[in-house]
Amino acid sequence: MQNYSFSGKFIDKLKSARKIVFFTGAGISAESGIPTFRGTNGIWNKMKPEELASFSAFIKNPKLVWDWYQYRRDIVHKTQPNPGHFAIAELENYFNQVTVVTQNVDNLHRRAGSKTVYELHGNIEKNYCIDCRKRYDFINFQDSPSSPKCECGGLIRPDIVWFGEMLPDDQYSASEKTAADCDILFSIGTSAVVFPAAYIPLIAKNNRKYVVEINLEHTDLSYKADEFISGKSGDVLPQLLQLVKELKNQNVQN
Ligand code: BV8
Ligand code: ZN
Repeated sequence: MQNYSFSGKFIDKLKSARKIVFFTGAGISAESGIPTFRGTNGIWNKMKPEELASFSAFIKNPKLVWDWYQYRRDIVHKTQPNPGHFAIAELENYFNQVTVVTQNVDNLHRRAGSKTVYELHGNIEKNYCIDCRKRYDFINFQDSPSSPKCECGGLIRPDIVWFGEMLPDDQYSASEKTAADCDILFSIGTSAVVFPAAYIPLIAKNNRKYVVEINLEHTDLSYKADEFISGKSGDVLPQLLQLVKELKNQNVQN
């Protein structure tokens, strides 16, 4: 594993920071074995988003869309949070406020122990009836010839934000607020192309907050970020945690 060296300016920011935001995307879960969306091996390279991740696709063929989410749910159930998720959760012990704003639907931040998690695109473990809105969260649906139905007869859909749908207002407005009010925002493992989620790091930047990007490759955000750290989040984040521990130790000794 590569040893990352962090810039002096970044270390100074870390020393005085009290409020941290982690804005995450599919890349942080890649090392858990969950495929990303874009890029060579990405989901959208093999399938068309509008044929699977839209309300019209669901109404046209509920079983196809339901089975696709069931397939992804099965992958999520077989995976575990990785050192990147765990490092973020542990960093809560070293700052006054740590908030995770995630585009991921895989629930891995919560499983790793992060306490404040805003889910901008929903959660694959949750479902609801499109007619009466009754909730069907954390239920293992049995496979059947049709997609599951509510007791009212309505179709049950995954609680995922599909293309063309509004993001959950409470999660998005809380994310905007925390991004505008943080000391450092980390943008991790996201191509930062899906809006309005991709406004979150830009809101931090526009409010003159320190923005650090961790990714394998450059994105549209890179030239606006204060730091770009090239690497796997599962390698970089545990080293960041180690650095923070050392800085806090030095503080105690001085
Ligand atoms: C809406 C389905 C309003 C769920 C998803 C403004 C400008 C342009 C377009 C728009 C705009 N505003 C709205 C739009 C339209 C659209 C949009 O943004 N389109 C883009 C793509 C052009 N947005 C919407 O439709 C949104 N709704 O705007 O509503 C409205 C509504 C009604 C009427 C009027 C207005 C809704 C967006 C919902 C998105 N849902 N998918 C599912 O099945 O999961 S998006 C999909 O992309 C995922 O959900 C994911 O959360 C999201 C973001 O992707 P990333 O997480 O960034 O993943 P990606 O694969 O792209 O990148 C991975 C990155 O990780 C890479 O950079 C890679 O290098 C890196 N990486 C890989 N491994 C590692 C790593 N980095 C570090 N370590 C590693 N190990
Ligand atoms: Zn119902």
